[in-house]
Amino acid sequence: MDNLLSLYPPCEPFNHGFMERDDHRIYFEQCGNPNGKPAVFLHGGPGGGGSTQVRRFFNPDLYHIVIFDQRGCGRSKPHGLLENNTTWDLVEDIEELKQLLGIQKWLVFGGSWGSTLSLAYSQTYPNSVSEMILRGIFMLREKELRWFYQDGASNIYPEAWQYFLEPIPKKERGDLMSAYHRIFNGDDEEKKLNAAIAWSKWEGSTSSLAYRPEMAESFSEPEFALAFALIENHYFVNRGFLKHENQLIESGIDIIRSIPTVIVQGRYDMVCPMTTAWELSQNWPEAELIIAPSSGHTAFEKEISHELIKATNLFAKNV
Ligand code: STX
Repeated sequence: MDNLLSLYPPCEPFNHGFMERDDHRIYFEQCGNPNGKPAVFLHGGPGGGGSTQVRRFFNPDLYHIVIFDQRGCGRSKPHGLLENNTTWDLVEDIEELKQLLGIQKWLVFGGSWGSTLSLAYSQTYPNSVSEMILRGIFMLREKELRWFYQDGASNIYPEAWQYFLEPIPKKERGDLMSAYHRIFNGDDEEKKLNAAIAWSKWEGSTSSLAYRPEMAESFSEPEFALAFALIENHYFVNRGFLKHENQLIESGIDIIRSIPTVIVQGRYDMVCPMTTAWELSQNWPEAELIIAPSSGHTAFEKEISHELIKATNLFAKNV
């Protein structure tokens, strides 16, 4: 593809703050045009935190961009806190933040776990959502968790997988997610940190189609890795706190069917394989599915960024 759209120039928030809920202090920031079209960015993981780069998917002259760090991660405090930290707590945080900022409706933009949370939020508060842009669809179903944490992506990245296996004794490798859970909930802090780094590095090593060592390294940074691994593992062991595994992808679709939505999916996404995006789109033909033909998982794959920016530009016209 020629002439790919690239990220908007870096910009600084015009405001930031914390929202206090339960024992959590939730960091949020506002960028772009305060009178522009409201949009909220839902980051991945869960536990990944926002970054200064994600602002750049939106035209700052046209959008009022809101980014927040979900409970326990990024700049939110306390770091890594798992109490009162469920999908439904996050859904309430999003709605609360919207009201705090005096916003009626906003565009919801979420990739990976952010796509899961976007569906959970929109299916709870459909009238709060003007449009959605979803990427790298992840529904936390058994087969998706199994693919990434037990037997699937392991076949494509055997050398990175070896590193993921290392913290777990051989006899416990039949259920890696539970074995990691025991370490994360134990009291050996050194073991916990090493396991968190291994858990997190696995995802950093598999997120882009072409291996990017700097990505694997940044996911291995101890402070990031600890929140990322503990929070992801907590959500996944609890199967996303869903009533049943098809809640978001099947039974909830009727609630959001008429919300204009673009789904962007990398064909070679090894973290969230394309079959989930496909099944979602089969249940929801009104949403537009765009396949990036030579891309992996991350939003920063060139084709994927292009499609995401194309979608924000398109929806910017809806005022
Ligand atoms: N986790 C998928 C996910 O939501 C299984 C995700 N992958 N990478 C990220 O999130 C970050 C880039 C936000 C760390």
